[in-house]
Amino acid sequence: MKTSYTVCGICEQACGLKVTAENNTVIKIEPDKDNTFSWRDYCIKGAKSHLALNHPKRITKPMKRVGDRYVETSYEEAISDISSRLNNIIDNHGANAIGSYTGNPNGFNFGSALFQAMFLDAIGTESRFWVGSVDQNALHVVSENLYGNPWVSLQADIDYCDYFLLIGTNPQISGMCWIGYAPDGWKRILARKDAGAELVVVDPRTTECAAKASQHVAPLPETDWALLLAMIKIIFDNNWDKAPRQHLNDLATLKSHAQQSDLNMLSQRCDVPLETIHSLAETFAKAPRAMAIGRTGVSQGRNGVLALWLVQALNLITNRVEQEGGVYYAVGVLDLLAAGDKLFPKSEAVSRVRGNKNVAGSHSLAELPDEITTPGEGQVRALIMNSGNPVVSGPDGDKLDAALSQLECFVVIDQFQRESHRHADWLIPGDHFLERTDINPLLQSLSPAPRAQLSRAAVELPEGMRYEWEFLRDLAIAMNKPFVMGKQWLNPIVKATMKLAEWTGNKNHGFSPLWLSRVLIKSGGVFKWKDISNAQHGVGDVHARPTFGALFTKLSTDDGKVNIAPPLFLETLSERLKEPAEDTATFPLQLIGRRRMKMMNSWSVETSMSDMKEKEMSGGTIEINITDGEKLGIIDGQMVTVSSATNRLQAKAKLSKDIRSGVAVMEHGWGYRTFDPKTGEGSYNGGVNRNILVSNTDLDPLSRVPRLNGTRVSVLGVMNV
Ligand SMILES: Nc1nc2c(c(=O)[nH]1)N[C@H]1C(S)=C(S)[C@@H](COP(=O)(O)OP(=O)(O)OC[C@H]3O[C@@H](n4cnc5c(=O)[nH]c(N)nc54)[C@H](O)[C@@H]3O)O[C@H]1N2
Ligand SMILES: Nc1nc2c(c(=O)[nH]1)N[C@H]1C(S)=C(S)[C@@H](COP(=O)(O)OP(=O)(O)OC[C@H]3O[C@@H](n4cnc5c(=O)[nH]c(N)nc54)[C@H](O)[C@@H]3O)O[C@H]1N2
Ligand code: SF4
Ligand SMILES: [Mo]
Repeated sequence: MKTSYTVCGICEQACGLKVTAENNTVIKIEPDKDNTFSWRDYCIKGAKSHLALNHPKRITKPMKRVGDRYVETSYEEAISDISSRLNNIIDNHGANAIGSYTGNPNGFNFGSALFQAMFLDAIGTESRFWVGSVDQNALHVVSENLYGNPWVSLQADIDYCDYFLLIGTNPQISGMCWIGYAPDGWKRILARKDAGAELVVVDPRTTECAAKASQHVAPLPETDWALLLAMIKIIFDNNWDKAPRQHLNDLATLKSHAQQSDLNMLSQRCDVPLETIHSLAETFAKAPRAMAIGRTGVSQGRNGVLALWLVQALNLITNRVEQEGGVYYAVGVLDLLAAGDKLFPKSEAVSRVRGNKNVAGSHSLAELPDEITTPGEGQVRALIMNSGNPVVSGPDGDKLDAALSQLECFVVIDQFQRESHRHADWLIPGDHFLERTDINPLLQSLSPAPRAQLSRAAVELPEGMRYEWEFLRDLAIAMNKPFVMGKQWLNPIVKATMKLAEWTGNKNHGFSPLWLSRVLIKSGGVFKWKDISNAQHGVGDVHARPTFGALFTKLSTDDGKVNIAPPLFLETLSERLKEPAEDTATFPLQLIGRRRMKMMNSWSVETSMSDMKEKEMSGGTIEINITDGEKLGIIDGQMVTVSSATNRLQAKAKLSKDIRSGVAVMEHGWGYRTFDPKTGEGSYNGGVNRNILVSNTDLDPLSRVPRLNGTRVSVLGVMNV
């Protein structure tokens, strides 16, 4: 019997786990109650995560495509074939012909993320695509423009807050985390509410959180910017603002733009009564300590950047940034702002077909199909897809699927072969967090107070399997590309450390991600490596009070001040203000999403969802407001055709009073197959893939995030079609 302490690698709640294993098999996963940081969010996804380990469909050896099935081969064969194919493509078409897509779980796998970035640097490609473009890119654009660094993410001082304004987030299900940690955050918010704090939830649906709020405001989707702009105008008009002027540029510009706007028009846009907006503005501005938080509900729409900008502007003008009970920049095990360009070199890459500048180093997933199918120099001919399922989780999956079928060389790194991987030439095994001894200094830097934990592997890798980072390193070396810092002469040293690791039987001996983490953590100077490696449950005092003010002393803008009114945002705002209302005749409803506790985006089929009964699966359901249903002649339980300008599908209608009118709700992550690569057979996880309805050209012009929350649809009873 072996007990190991680790950090759950599924979501940013980063729960401490106590894992019991016997004969290299996990038999129990419990919360690690000695981990003071975060065990209270522990959920079924973590508890059952080990079911993926020995799953019969798991990929544990490199698999080569032969016809419509795959055969297991050796790493040597895989690396030799892939390296020569990729080198051929680079020689004939240039490095940008090699593309990559990196999905969400890669953010929790430091070794793979780091070595994948090094691999892509080594081959010199700019054709990088990542999941941020269906998730958080709006925040990166806002941070880059306001603070000069796309990676600035402000943390919440929950226990001291008197007024929470939560916009487009449902933390009871999703956890109170997003590019940052807030251990036990939702329960701590509820505790503040019990102690008298106001909790306002802004969401088109009466979510689990909205139902517990002191006030629920339900605007139309993608109109939060109008609600926020109106609040800001009312605050300025009434002189309730108390902005820290010494830290801000262009406050007067923001003020004049806000004051020129028409409150009645803004109230109509978001469909929230003016009296409600007025009272929100007044109570927020006058609350002793307050914070506004905006998350994926707003970032995954066409106005994500505008909304998240105005969230920050609201916080700034009411002096909620770097204040007790507000939001603040937390210096963690690394100081991400100070590290700036050294850790995250700025990229000037512009996408080839649509000519868009990258966001945080990557292009938008929405642009990937065109990059694969449009001939010309730099056309993406090979792709490495690491921990992603973008045909299901991204926009216009059908179009992406068709494009992926055209690739000359398609390499997938994953634990399972899912819908997005059906055209893969090679399947490379993905490691599981329960098999990794690692530390993620980048993610851990987003703690509310300095904190670090070395996660211990509970079990060993399946026999003969390599870590993802080993595969990426070995591939770069086989391709004869300069793997470390662009220096070809370092390759023999890397090779020597590989030999050393082989002799000692310890993969971390030598040039490994763990070694690099150690160097990074040492350079941060906050913790001693010895203390981290001696601790089983992590180091750092989570309850330590932050020293407020760090953000304003570390800004990466030209003059060290916050640009509160970037011209680019003002221009887009003016366009939105002039824009006529969208055509609601053809597509009367806007489709938004929801998450469920047991499911992590599209990938819990083998674990927390494994014993789920068919009737519990609702991925084939579209929920609409009862009155809308009556108007459209749809009855509860009826099959309907849901159409958008992009595609159509069939689903079962559920009429609900929990959704405001003009809105429809469908979960994402359904309607796809997980294959058994050996037989080529795929089993569906139920429901339908609602993201096929989402356009990959109708995007937020500033972040290039598609309208996963906001796509216009029509719903017609099947009999009427
Ligand atoms: N309509 C709608 N669509 C959405 C969203 C929404 O709210 N509404 N949410 C969006 C958000 S927030 C996100 S983050 C994206 C997610 O989008 P993606 O990251 O592209 O997709 P996932 O569905 O998370 O699939 C992750 C894949 O990683 C694999 N995997 C898991 N762990 C590991 C590992 O350790 N190593 C390797 N190699 N593979 C691993 C899984 O098997 C799975 O195939 O979806 C987005 N899509
Ligand atoms: N159980 C579970 N937990 C998860 C995940 C999961 O898939 N399952 N995914 C993880 C990931 S990758 C992420 S990024 C986070 C996301 O965490 P959150 O950002 O909290 O995401 P959601 O829970 O989807 O909440 C988004 C809310 O926005 C609302 N919404 C939709 N459109 C609009 C709009 O236009 N305006 C406003 N104001 N609201 C709108 C939706 O109704 C929904 O309630 O969750 C993480 N945690
Ligand atoms: S999946 Fe569950 S157990 Fe794992 S980190 Fe997230 S909340 Fe915690
Ligand atoms: Mo996400």
